[in-house]
Amino acid sequence: MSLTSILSAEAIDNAVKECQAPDSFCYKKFFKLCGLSSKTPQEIKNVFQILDEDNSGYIEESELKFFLQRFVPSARTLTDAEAKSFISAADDDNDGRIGAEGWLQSYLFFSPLLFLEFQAMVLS
Ligand SMILES: [Ca+2]
Ligand SMILES: [Ca+2]
Repeated sequence: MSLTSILSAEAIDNAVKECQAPDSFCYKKFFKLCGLSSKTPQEIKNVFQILDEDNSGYIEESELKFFLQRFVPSARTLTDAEAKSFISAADDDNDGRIGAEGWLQSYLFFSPLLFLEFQAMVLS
């Protein structure tokens, strides 16, 4: 499983190009541009698993720093401020890292309808 099997390479390129300047990264804009915000909960979960490189079950700040490079190897690393604000947006239990549940439930990507679909999926 790779990111390009879920998202189109062109959309990924566009999303990365939009945040080339340090501290210009906006996760909402990024997910919209790369097409992630219109993916299914299962696909969004797959992306979480790809980003959790050491399979710890969490995306730690050390992994998030290289977030853009997971999409495009030549992209820049995220600044500390960007990584921290990204984590706090999805860190529902305040342990300083992103768990699968926080990732999925953070409303980072979901329209209310998709969120209901996700809840039905985890409750079934
Ligand atoms: Ca991890
Ligand atoms: Ca957390």
